[in-house]
Amino acid sequence: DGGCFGPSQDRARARPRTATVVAVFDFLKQGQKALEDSGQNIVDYVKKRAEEDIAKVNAFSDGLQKSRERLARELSATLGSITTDAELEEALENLEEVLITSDLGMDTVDIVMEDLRAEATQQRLRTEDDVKATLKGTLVRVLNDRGGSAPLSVGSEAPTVVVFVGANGMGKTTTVGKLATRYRKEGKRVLLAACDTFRAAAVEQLATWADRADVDIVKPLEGAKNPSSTAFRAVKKGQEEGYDVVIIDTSGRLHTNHNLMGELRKLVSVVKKFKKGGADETLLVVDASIGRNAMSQAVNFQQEIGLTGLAITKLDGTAR
Ligand SMILES: Nc1nc2c(ncn2[C@@H]2O[C@H](COP(=O)(O)OP(=O)(O)OP(=O)(O)O)[C@@H](O)[C@H]2O)c(=O)[nH]1
Ligand SMILES: [Mg+2]
Repeated sequence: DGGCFGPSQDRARARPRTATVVAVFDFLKQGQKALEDSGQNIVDYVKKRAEEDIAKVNAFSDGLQKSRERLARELSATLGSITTDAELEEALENLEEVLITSDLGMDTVDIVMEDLRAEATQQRLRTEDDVKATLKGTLVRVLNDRGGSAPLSVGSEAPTVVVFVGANGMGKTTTVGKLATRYRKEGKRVLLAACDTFRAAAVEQLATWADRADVDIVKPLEGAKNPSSTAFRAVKKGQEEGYDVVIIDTSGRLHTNHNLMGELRKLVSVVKKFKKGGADETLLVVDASIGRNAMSQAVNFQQEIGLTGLAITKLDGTAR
């Protein structure tokens, strides 16, 4: 509820700043022409543009609030006091209309109505709260089905191999540690592969996670700088010694670094040599605070090595 924008104080603070930045960019883009057209100085121009942008965002937010209030009001009015089947049918039809005009989207309305009718047939829709609970349950399900959380793939042939990739500092190693802990608690035999041979102390960082999670780890051989060889040794060990899961940690890299992307492609192909079809999961780790930049990272990593999913970290922070 209202979650799109975060706490209201943040909203008030963030809007003018963002709007001002947009206005400045806009001004710079249009340059002298904007100034001449407006017949104003840059300060007035930016102020005016910022005010317009703020008004737009406010209108959008108010619109959402209105939709919410209207839905709640009409729900109560529609449901009033239902005693007969005919009244229930009429209430459902009214409700359908409310949902359609609340911009829920026809497909979603159909799913919601199907669930409501099923509940009504079972005589489980007695009060307004029953309807709200069904509505909420259905919407949560619909949102989850459309890309919410999907369970990680578990390969038909052991070991399941999961590779973590992404830019520097996104939280790859930490997520490897968390996942290892979770699999370990499920009773699986887990092997970590320390394939970050780039950053100093990266291997020790993963080793600490391995200790905490009480799982095994394959480290690079003395002086080995090639992460593929560590991945190779880990997947081989995983197969030969009957591990359930091998989780590969890689070093942070930007998709613009061709050498490091080449290195990653090699690692991915080495896993393919051992496992038909390659890794079961190749997950891009993105820090929630990078906002929309996640999109371009995902597109680029997808093109370079192919991804199966996204791990979003730091949602406990000031995520955008
Ligand atoms: N608050 C918070 N911090 C996190 C989370 N995940 C990772 N971090 C922190 O983010 C920092 C970077 O995490 P790492 O796991 O080392 O990131 P990385 O992607 O492995 O970094 P590189 O290997 O250097 O590319 C560390 O200080 C972590 O403690 C999270 O979900 N929440
Ligand atoms: Mg790391």
